[in-house]
Amino acid sequence: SIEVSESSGITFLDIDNSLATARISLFGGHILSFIPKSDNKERLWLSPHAVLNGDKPIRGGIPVCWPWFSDDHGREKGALPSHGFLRSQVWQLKASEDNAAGTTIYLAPSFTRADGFEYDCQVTLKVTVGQSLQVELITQNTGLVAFSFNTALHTYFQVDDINHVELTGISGDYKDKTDNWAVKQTPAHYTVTGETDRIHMTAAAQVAINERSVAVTRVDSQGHDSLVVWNPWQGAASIADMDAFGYKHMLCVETACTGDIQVAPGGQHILTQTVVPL
Ligand code: TA6
Repeated sequence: SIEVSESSGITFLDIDNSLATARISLFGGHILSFIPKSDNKERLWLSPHAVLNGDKPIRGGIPVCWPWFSDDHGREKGALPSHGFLRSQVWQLKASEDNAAGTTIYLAPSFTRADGFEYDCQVTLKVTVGQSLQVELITQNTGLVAFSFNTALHTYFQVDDINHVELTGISGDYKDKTDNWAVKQTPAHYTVTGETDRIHMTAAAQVAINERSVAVTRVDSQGHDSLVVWNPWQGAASIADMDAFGYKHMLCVETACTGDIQVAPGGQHILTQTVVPL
């Protein structure tokens, strides 16, 4: 079933089927919760101080970054919102269906050229809530000229204790935002022991989040060129909608296109992230 409710001017969808439950905010087209019934363990982290009235982007869950990633997009630095404008846009529920995989919904934002992207395009978020949570961000070029963009599914995963987390499946070089974008080698044992803000330039297709040496969740990605790993560590204290120790229970593993993705007229790009409970 899909239950629609409203609070502080925001519409929420609560999906409940035989495989899982999920909560989605139409503000941001933002998934807030995913609990598979296989183990009833919440996979997404939502800040207890997340603002849920549309005043600012939601801290936690799965923010949709589009059509640029971060604030270093090159055009008018600082003049445009970090991670693009879709995460602070009201989306609409276009369709929904129950199928073999679970429940699928289609969300679409409404935006205009004035928001900062001057091309004709259509964006759809297709979300399937089942044994896994599959999120597809579809960008269609409906105009007559090619365009390029960046994007990310900036997922905040919930972890019991960041000190006992290890990521497996990532290799190659990364760019370290905490060290002036120095290029470094991904460690063989990937633990998080301090502020971490990395763009891994090898597009890992499957990454596992291990807690106390047990693989808890797999992050499957398609259509990406990079993977971003972020934890603000003590920096959380200076983030208004996070509490000082919030960093202990979250880790962002983001399926991203941080390099420019070209879409020809009539063409489309699909960025997919699947959260697979293990
Ligand atoms: O994805 C990593 C990142 O770009 C970090 O640099 C960090 O600032 C984070 O996202 C959160 O950004 P936000 O605009 O949501 O505060």
